[in-house]
Amino acid sequence: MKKAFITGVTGQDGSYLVEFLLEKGYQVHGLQRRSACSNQERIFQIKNSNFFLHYGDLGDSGNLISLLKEICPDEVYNLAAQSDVGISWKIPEYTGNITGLGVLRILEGLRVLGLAKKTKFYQASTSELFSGKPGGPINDENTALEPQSPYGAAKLYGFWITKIYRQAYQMFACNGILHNHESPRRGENFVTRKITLAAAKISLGIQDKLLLGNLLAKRDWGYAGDFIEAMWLMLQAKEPDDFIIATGQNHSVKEFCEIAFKEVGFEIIWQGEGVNERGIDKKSGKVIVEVSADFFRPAEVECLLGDNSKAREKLGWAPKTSFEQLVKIMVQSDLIKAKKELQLKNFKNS
Ligand code: NAP
Ligand code: G4F
Repeated sequence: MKKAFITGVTGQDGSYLVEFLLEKGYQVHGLQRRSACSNQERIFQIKNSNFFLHYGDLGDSGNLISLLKEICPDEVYNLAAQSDVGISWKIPEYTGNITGLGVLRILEGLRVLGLAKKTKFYQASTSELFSGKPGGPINDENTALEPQSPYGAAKLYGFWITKIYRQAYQMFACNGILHNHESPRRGENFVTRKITLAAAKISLGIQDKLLLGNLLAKRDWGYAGDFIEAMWLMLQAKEPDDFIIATGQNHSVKEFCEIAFKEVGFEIIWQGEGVNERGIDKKSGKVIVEVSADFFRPAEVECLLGDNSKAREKLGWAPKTSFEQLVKIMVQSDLIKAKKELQLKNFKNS
């Protein structure tokens, strides 16, 4: 039985990857942070005697080394990170320490324990490595790396240190350069989930309007469930390598709003420009989307679009879920959540 160690197991991707690997017959070990409130919302449903949780933190080398020694994994998936780009501007040093140096702590742990040749390593790299200038290139594995945020800079360190350890110590270490991927398990601060949750709540009358930042930003949004498979495929390949994972199509934040609100019966008419732009429900004339400068970033990655040809050719990977299907899945899931919230509210008021 193969053993996998997943950091970031309580996050969106970690939770899907545990399910995927258990299904494949792995014994799965997950790194869980100590938290005052439960952080197990995405994994509490997993009841499997081959799944083990361990307390730890990417900031604690001693903890990581003792866990790697105890588990002696065949595969490590490093998914843990301070993963919020906007928040990385508020906590840049912490982001550098966890999202950047955290990668080194695991790689060094594997090296000093003599696991460099045994354990395969996957690094959760990102399209935030690219500048995303409008009219710029479609990102492939040779596109220039020019991050625009503390998060992107930390991930650039993680990307390079993974490559360096691969070359210097002949480790089977891979970077998955994943473009944005979403799901009903997406954190509520990320724009897609913020929109689908708001669309559900506004349609039920429990939220008034949605405040957003840059409506013109474009992302190559895929479904997290599809992208997880690519992580695993990278570690099953003959040679370690880096791969762009993307759908090959992008859409603006505005387009995402239009499709999400349509799913709950609203047709958005846009009026105004910049911070004065507003989305109005055609039928009622009510403002349902407004722009707030609070959600703009000091520097922005405007437009991301990935070329997945190498992954298609060498891994046999392709995305399965369309953009429209993704938005629909997320809105329908948030409608169930919002209806429960409404029932609870009505029960408390009765
Ligand atoms: P996520 O939902 O934010 O999950 C992040 C995970 O990291 C959570 O389990 C979190 O624990 C954990 N974590 C944070 N700080 C930690 C620390 N100091 N020590 C140990 N664990 C820590 O992120 P995701 O969307 O699943 O993304 C997974 C990885 O892929 C991240 O590295 C992200 O940067 C990268 N990535 C994501 C995307 C995307 O579109 N989703 C695209 C490219 C790359 P808590 O639950 O306790 O907070
Ligand atoms: O959903 P976002 O916060 O995701 P972002 O910044 O693209 O980062 C995500 O994807 C990366 C891969 O490219 C990952 F590496 C990273 O860990 C994370 O998962 O923002 C998407 C776009 C941005 O341009 C942002 O400025 O949406 C814009 N946006 C507009 N209004 C907003 C909002 N973003 C957020 N979070 N909240 C808003 O109100």
